Amino acid sequence: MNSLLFLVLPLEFKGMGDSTITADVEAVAGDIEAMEIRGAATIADAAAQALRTQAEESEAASAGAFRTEMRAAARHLHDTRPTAVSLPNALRYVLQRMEGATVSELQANIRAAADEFCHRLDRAQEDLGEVGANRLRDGDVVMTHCHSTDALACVEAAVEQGKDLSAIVKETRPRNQGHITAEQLRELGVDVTLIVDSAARRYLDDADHVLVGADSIAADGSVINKIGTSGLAVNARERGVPIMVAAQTIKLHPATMTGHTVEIEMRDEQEVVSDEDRAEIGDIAVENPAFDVTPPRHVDAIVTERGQFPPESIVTLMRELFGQGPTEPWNEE
Ligand code: RI2
Repeated sequence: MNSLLFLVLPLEFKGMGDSTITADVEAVAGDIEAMEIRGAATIADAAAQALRTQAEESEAASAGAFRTEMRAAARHLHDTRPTAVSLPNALRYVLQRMEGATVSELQANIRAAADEFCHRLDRAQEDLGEVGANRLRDGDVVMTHCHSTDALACVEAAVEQGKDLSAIVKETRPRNQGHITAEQLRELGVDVTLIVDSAARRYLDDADHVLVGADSIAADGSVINKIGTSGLAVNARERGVPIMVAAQTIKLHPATMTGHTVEIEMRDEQEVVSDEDRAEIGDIAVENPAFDVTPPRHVDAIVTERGQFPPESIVTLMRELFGQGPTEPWNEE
């Protein structure tokens, strides 16, 4: 995890109303927004740790003031990236355990909740990896898109089982996050071939699986993942290559059970084209959506720490985990 998470910064930032958001929460929020901290699981871990630090450094004079402060900190973190649902899921997990009559009781409970959350997150990824590894056979070739710690956990578990795997890694414009995947797969002992995104269809005939992560999973089984995933899935379907999505249950989007849609994050145009190049091209519009939606009919399996699910049945797991829908404890009075 990003070492910045554990820096204790002396400055404090005065937040909205009478609440005080610590410099650590400010720094984590800034890093999530700038994608210094990125990947749905890593974002969730960072957000839970930031709430823990907020609680520890709080100088609130009363339990009421403490609660207000925690909610303001959670709102501040919540507003950084709209698509990765792991962020509100992490904030909800911690804030729902904010019980106690005194500040020190509340602090202890937040600490315990954040620690438990991060522990569960690590455990979930390990368990998910074991499930995903069962889909991979010795000698298989996987094609990857972007960088996902959940997807890599499946490969790692398969390698630990003694399976020999190769990977075709899409570079994943605009931020080339495939380079991180390439490096980490190589470190696992996997043979890696890096390709540009537009070469994916040509190389699909050499792949046994498309393996991707997810930022959010909707109740109908749609997968919201890095831009380009849906096109890859359509091509893989056409070529008969199965598409496997590795996603811990923290990626399940509870609001989609009650009809809400997932907001797709639009990022800065400078990720796509430099100011200099843009000026040379002339007066053009640039769009930079970070994610797209792959419909369930283009996905073969969603692999979670609770087992493997056909996308259409993921809603049963969502109901079990979230009831009928989400709460927003950061907006409560
Ligand atoms: P893990 C990334 O998004 C990718 O879309 C990836 O599939 C997803 O996070 C999940 O990552 P971004 O945060 O939680 O880089 O599996 O925009 O690590």
